[in-house]
Parts: sequence; structure tokens; C-alpha cells
Amino acid sequence: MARKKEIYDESSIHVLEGLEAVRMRPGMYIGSTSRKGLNHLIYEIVDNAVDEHLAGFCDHIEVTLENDGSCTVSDNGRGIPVGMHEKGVPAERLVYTTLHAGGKFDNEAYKTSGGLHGVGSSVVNALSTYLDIKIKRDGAIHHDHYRQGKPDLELVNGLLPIMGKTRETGTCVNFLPDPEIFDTVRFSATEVRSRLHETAYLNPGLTIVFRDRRDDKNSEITYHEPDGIIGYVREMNKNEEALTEPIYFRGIDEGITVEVAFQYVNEFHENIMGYCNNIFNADGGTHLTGFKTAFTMVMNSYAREIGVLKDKDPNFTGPDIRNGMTAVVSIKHPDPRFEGQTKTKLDNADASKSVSKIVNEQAPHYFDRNLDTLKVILGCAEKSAKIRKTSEKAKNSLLTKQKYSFDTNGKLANCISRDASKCEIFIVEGDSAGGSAKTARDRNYQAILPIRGKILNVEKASIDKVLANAEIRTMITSFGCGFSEGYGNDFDITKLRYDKIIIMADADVDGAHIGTLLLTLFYRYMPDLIREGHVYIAMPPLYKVIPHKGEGEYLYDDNALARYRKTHRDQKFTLQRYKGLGEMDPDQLWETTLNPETRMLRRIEIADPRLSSDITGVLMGTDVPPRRDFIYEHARDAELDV
Ligand code: 28G
Repeated sequence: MARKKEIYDESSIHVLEGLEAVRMRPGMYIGSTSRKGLNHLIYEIVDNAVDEHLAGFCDHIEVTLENDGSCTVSDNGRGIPVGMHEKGVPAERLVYTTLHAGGKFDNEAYKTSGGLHGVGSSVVNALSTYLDIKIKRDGAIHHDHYRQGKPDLELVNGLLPIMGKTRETGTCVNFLPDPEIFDTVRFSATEVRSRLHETAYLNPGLTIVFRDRRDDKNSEITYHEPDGIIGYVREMNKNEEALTEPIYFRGIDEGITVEVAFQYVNEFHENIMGYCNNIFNADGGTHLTGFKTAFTMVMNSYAREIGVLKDKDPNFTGPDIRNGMTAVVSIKHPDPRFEGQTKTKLDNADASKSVSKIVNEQAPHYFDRNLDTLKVILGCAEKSAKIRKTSEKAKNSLLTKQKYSFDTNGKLANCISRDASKCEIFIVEGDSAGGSAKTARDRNYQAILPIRGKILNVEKASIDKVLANAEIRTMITSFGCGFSEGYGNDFDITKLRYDKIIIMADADVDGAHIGTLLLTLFYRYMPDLIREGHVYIAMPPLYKVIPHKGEGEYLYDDNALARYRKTHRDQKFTLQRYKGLGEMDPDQLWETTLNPETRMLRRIEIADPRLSSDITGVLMGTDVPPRRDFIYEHARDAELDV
């Protein structure tokens, strides 16, 4: 391959400055440099291929995580244009070196708006050690190559070098994320897979093949979802008791394509997701309000029509009517706008109007012909209204009692400091581990709250039961910020007494179960704790290996041990196995789980609720390795999600 020395003409200077800006502040373009940002590189490239699908020229995309740590994405579209552009550069080079909308995180507004490909390509290019691209077009395979965003192949008469002949068309990109930029350069297969599956649901004509060739394996899975968002809703409800079939509306209004699919299950909450131009809107927005308003109106008027509501009865509330509903609202908008900095909430007023209009037209058409389904849904609303009324009563009486009894807190071993930004509270399962933790902690800023026995599963309990539970009351009082639930929000994060709430449970099945129950509690009743990143899980190591020469180290799971055995094949070492927190002495407990210098924590984040309606899927962890450098390696060992 002919490499060019780094010589640039004046016209390319500003290009380099643009890419330099991306490397200087990568977070502005891909959100973060954590694994989330890393995975985002793949989505940026895949989105371009999806755009080519939406343009009507591509029905097959392949994504491969290569054994060398790079990623390959290919499509069978028209191939990025390679002809000489006005600036004397092949069009492909412009796409890969110019920042089209530059600056703000996610140029989502510009995507999928009719022929505006390639927005994220230059960002991925700038953040990659190398990027290699092959374009099949006009009977030939055209080649280009970059290093850290800079072109690295000599042009031939101003055009890309040709590698061979072909009758096919398409684009194939291989890139290696730059370790100078990212905290980790190991993609999360689980996350990428779930995003690709979601893309397949949103684009029923598309087939997406995912391969993972890392660690010398070769797994392959194909996503093709001809039922589209109907299949998506069905998938999300697959572990639930369905009360209706999925119902589907589709229409085009004022250039906006609207699709809605929903299904009722025997559950007490709603799960409604909004997409605009294939992008998930975590905070919803106008498409969802349009859907909710119209659907509530239609169903209330049916309720009166068939006598479920009598003249004197008040209307069902929106949440009543959506009780048990799983829904996907997906729109295609030519000019999407978003609210606020994070771009997760759709803001176009016309989106609300169009969705309302389609629902108003099509819902009556459907329910006039499916009276049984109508009655089932109104039955769910009635049930919800009843529960709402008793809950309100229970809550009011409990809140008055609370004033007198909520302030005593026997079991909490509090810390000395009152500076919330420095304080930590450990929720420890079992009295014996709780006792050791109290001895081991640094009482200046570490509080210990032992909890006993099983925590109430709040998914299965009504609010009065939840608030009557002693362990839960103790937690609410200790944290200091109250709680929120469906019908009211008494939660105030500014009152939080601890910066970190750390769940400390054994690394076994029981421990995982307790962790899930606690996270479920936080997620349902104190979601801001998680949203604002205050909730952690301590990751006590399973093993310590002490080589006969050299320093000992902690290993966090069996994979790590297997890896250690492989890499230390002809060395002698002693292996210690930790059975459980209760069996560690205070020194060990301090070293492995309490000391910020040596412990390993996972911070809990709320993942997009996609492809998983159960809590374990909604919550996910990101590793927060200890401050000391040598433990950095363990971050990989502790990776549970590969
Ligand atoms: C494999 C990895 C990711 C892509 C295309 C196809 C075209 C294109 C991409 O155009 C914008 C518009 C025309 C120059 C468009 C091909 C029109 C005609 C395309 C991809 C700028 C870019 N023929 N396929 N971009 N053009 N696939 N896959 O990136 O003027 S990007």
C-alpha cells in the first residue's frame, strides 16, 4: 500500500482542525469515552447503512467484532460516491473528513432526513487508530485508508486507488478505536447486539448479521423482523401474560409517517417507547403526548358509549387507560427537533398533531370491529382506577403516621461527616457481614446499614405494603429524600445524605437476588438515585492469587481466574477463595470492598428499556475501578457483560 507522507494542501487544513476538535473533546460528539461512547462508534457507522436502506437501496448489513479489536460494517447499498468532488477530493473523502453539523453531541436532527448520509463517519474516523474503507461501485472496488482521521493513501489522478473489479455495489468499513481516546476499547457485544436487534424491529425490510470473532470464537446471529414494531412489542411481552393481541396503526400525515403498536399484559405499569427516525427518545416527547392524549380521549368516549363509565363518573386518567400497556410509537419526520441538551425528547408540535390524527382515525376503526378487545382494555382501566383510589388513601394515612415514626433509625451505623458529597452508605445483607463492615469501615465518611432477610419484591406489592416494610422505611429515612411513586412525587434528591449508596451482597445467586430486589425498589420508588448515578454495587473479589514471586492480586470471577491460569502457566502461586462477605475478617473486608483505593464498584445506570421489560434488563452496571493504577487491569476481569 502506497503511503503518503503527511503533506496537506491549504484546503485540507481546516479539515484537520475539525477532526482535531473531535479528538480534543470526543464527549461532545459521542457522549462519552466510556464503553457507551465506544459502542456509539459502531452505531454511527451502522446508521449510515440504515439511511441507505431508508433511501431504498440496501437490505443487508453485516457487523463484525474482529479478533484484533476492530469492527467491520458492510452494506449492500449503492456505495458511497467516489467521484471527484468540486474541491478536488473524492466525495468519499469529504464524507469521512468533514464535520457536517459539528459541535453538538449527536447530530440526530440531521440524520435520516433524505440523503444526508455520513454525518457521524468523520467522527468515527477521527477517533480511530485506523479506518479502512472499500467501496464497490461502478464495476470496481475503490479503496481508502486513514490514520486518526488523516488520509493515508495516495490518490491516483485525484481518485481513489482501485483494488479490483466487481459487479456488486456496497460499502465496507473497518475501524480500530483509538486507545488514546477511549477508557476501554473492548466493545460490548450484548449492547451492540441489542441495538442491532432493535434496528431490525424498526426496519422490517432489513437483515442484519452480527458476528463476534473476538477471543478466537466465531458466533453469528441474524436479525430480520418482518413484523416490525408489532414483533417488537410481542418480544417485550414474551414473559408476560398477554391480555390482548398486539394492535397496530399506521398512516402518513403532512409528510410524517406514523406507526403505533401496543398490547396489554397483566401487569400494573405501562411501558411506552418513542422513536423518531429510528432513534430512541428516552424522554419521550411530542409523538408520545400525541398518542397518549388521543388514545385517552378515544377510550373515555368508548367507556361512556358502552356504559363502563356512567354520566356521574369522572373520566379515566391517562395512566388508568395505559395500565398494563406496552407500546412502541415510531415516526419518521423530515425535520426532527429535540428539546434540551441531551436530545432525548422530541419537540416538534406537528408530530403530536399527526400522531393524534392517525390514532383518532384508526382506533375507532379497530375497536368498532373488536369489541372484546375494547372491553378487556377498559377492564384494565377500571382495575387501575380502583387501585389508584385505595392507594391514595393508604398513602395519605401513612404519610401522617410517618411524621412521628420515620426519624428513629436503630440499625444504621452512621458516619461522622455530614458532607453528603463525601459520604457513603453501604447496605449490607446479613447481621454478621454488617458487624464486620461496622468494624472495618472508615467511620468518618462510611455508614453501614445492615438489612436482614429477604427484601420485599416491590413489583408484586401495593404501595401500602411497601411503605409498611421496616427495611424499606429504614432505607427511605436514612437516605433522607423521601420517595416517589406513580401518583405523586415526594422525592427530593437535594436532601440526599450520601453521595454513594453501595449495595454490598455476596457474589452468589442469593446476593444477586438481593441486589435485584434492592435495585427494583430504587428504580420504582427513587429512580432519581439511579438516574443521577448514586447507586453502586460492590464487587467483592472471588479469589486472591499470591504468586511466590511478585505482588498478589484480586480476581473477580471465574473467567478472570481461567485467564490468570493461562497467562501464568509456569508460575507457582497460592490461590485464596473468598466464600462470602460474612467470612472475611474486617481487614479483608476493608481491602476488598470498603477501601476506595482497592475496591471495585459497579455504578448502576438505567439502560434504554428496549428489548427488556424486566428490571434486570433495564438496569446495568458500568465498572468503577479503584483509584490505584494496577487494579485498572481488573476492570476487564470484572467485565460481566461481554
Ligand atoms: C458500511 C458502513 C456504513 C453508505 C451511501 C450511499 C450514498 C451516500 C452513503 O451518499 C451523500 C450524496 C451525493 C455526495 C448517495 C450513493 C447517492 C447516490 C449514495 C454506509 C454525498 C453520501 N449513491 N451508503 N452515502 N452524498 N453506507 N455504510 O456508510 O453527493 S453512506
